Amino acid sequence: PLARSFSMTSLSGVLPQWDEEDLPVDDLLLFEVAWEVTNKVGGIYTVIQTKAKITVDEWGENYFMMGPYYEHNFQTQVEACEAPLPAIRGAMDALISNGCQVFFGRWLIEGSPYVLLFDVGGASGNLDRWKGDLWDSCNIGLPSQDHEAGDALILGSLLTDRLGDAPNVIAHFHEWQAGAGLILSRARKIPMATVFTTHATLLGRYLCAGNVDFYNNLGKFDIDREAGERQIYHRYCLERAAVHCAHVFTTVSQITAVEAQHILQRKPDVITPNGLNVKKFSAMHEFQNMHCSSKARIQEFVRGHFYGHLDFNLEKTLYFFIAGRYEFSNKGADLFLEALSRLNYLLRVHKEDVTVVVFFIMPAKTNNFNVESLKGQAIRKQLWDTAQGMKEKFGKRLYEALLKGEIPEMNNILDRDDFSVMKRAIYATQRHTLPPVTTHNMLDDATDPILANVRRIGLFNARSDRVKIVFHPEFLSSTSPLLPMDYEEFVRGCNLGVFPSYYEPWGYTPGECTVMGIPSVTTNLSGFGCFMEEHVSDPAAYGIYVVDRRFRSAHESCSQLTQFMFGFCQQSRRQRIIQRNRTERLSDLLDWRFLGRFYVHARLLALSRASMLQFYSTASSPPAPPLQAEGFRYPRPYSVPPSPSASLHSTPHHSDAEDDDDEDEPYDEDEEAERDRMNIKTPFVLGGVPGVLLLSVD
Ligand code: G6P
Ligand code: 1S3
Repeated sequence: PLARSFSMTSLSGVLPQWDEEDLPVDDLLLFEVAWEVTNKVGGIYTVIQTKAKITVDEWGENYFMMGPYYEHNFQTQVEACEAPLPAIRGAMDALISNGCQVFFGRWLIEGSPYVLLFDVGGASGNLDRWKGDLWDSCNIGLPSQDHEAGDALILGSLLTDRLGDAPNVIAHFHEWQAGAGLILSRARKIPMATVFTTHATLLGRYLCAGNVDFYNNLGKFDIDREAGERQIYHRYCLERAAVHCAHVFTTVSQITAVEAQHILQRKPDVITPNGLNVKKFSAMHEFQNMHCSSKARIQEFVRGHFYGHLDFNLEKTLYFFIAGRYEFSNKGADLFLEALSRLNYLLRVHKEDVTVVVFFIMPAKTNNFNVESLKGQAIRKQLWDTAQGMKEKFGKRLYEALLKGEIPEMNNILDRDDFSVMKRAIYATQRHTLPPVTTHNMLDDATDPILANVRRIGLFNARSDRVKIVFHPEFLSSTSPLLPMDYEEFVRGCNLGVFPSYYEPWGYTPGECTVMGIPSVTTNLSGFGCFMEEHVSDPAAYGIYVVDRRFRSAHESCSQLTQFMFGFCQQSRRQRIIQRNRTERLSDLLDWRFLGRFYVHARLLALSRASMLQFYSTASSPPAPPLQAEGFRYPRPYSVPPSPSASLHSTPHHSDAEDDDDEDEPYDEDEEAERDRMNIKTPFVLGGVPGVLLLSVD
């Protein structure tokens, strides 16, 4: 039976409430289809996996996720069980008797949703027949060399082969790889309500990666020709057909909606922004403590990596990072490097005593860790062991002396041998090379774009450089001998995430920083950045710096990014602590418990368009059409000066009282948060969905 207690309530008291109580009835099923169900490839996995909990809360046992079967994924992430519904069991039996393998179980993530996984490789013998069916139904031909497109068709064909027999289904498909299922189900007139979500457009990604002035020419591309020239015409056709076949088309951000309108020729009906599963700690400042302990672990790595060159003050060292798929210009690594070169110059000429260590976490082809990096950590370990040994000896001798009632002569407490051991340890830290820029042996060292640009701007980790670079061309792992931390722990230990993307339909990285209370840089070309600009008054005050890459030249954007980073470096520790508190307070805005409502709305709209609204318990009329968005805006922090003239975007705003000293203790913003909770209700519309805005009153 469905969970009947589903309701969306305001989390912080600041966010809009969702009072709709429409619930699906027992015999309506929800299928959610994506290539990344139990299969981590990129950001869609995060969407599917984090959203599962709220969807299970709403749909209970009637929710089924579907995707490709991979033995390893199934064995490590899924608990096999029997399908609960006769319709699903029947469809599985029919497929199995036709020689296709299908697997069912509970995905071991929060919410434990049911998953139905199809063995795509095992069914490839049918591919030619299914290609023929696709051609017959919609004149899309797939070339034999494109195995990815072939696999997408196999998944779609398996899905529609029997599951279309299940009654009363609403099916939500993600991205073009799942699109074939949607196209086929519509071509076969299977009675179900369909939603299609794009997380990017195929052509948009290709065009941007090719250094095209994409956003200024959106309306001018000859899209068929561009797709043909890039040999993705058939994939583009699958994507576009899925978009047009769906009852409801959604995308993850406003910026991708504009792109889709031009590239895919359909305006999305609903924007479905990406959320996260936000975990709140019972102690309000726990995340600050976690920052401190994770930062200590990054400092240990830095002690080893920069051995022999540790002439900078680690207490005044800040850690910046960029992370993600290695798309050099799409993810803004090009702009970042240029801005770092300028930041290095500014910090040097202003004689700032701040050092910035910048991590690039982007996977590239490597041949394992390099010797110099491993040696650095070994030397650090050796120094640590030496210090521990000396401490033991020192402590023991001191103890013996005190027992005799003597204060020992401090200069004699360690003997000549002890000094020799310490001197040898220090000599081992001498090096004749600069600390390495990369931690691994790169296979394409000469042509790698990050390394090529590091060479161009000359940031080689010299002593005089205030900006040091560490390129870690592999995703992080807690079992690494170099930097044994998982991604979340690493992010918590950093001071600033920098994601100056050019092509980023949403961009989870700055959102992940936000929910951990770590400030970040994003852009107004990323879905996340646009969302923050739209719904947060003064995002910079909350530690979300939005670089304008849309209306400014690359040079101007670079200057703006440099200023953001330079301003960040000039903050005191106390200001950083205040800013982290504010950043963390935005978490509620990114919580699925808030953003999940857009998926609810999309489904309701699809049911209405498929004339299936009767399957919703209370909704007898179609959902209200999208109204003019008045927009919800998260209020400015209480302590921000009201006049914009007093508002500097490069630093967090704080009252004089907060500015008094630089104490090393978290600033308690309870009073400010409390103020934000004293609210008044105002009706509003967000992304076409009506709600109630609770405005803070001073
Ligand atoms: C947290 C801890 C403080 C620590 C600070 C370091 O706020 O609670 O004890 O001093 O982190 O902050 P920083 O911005 O210098 O990394
Ligand atoms: C896409 O993954 P990507 O990094 O290739 O989908 C993600 C989830 O919606 C989105 O966050 C990202 O911007 C897209 O680019």
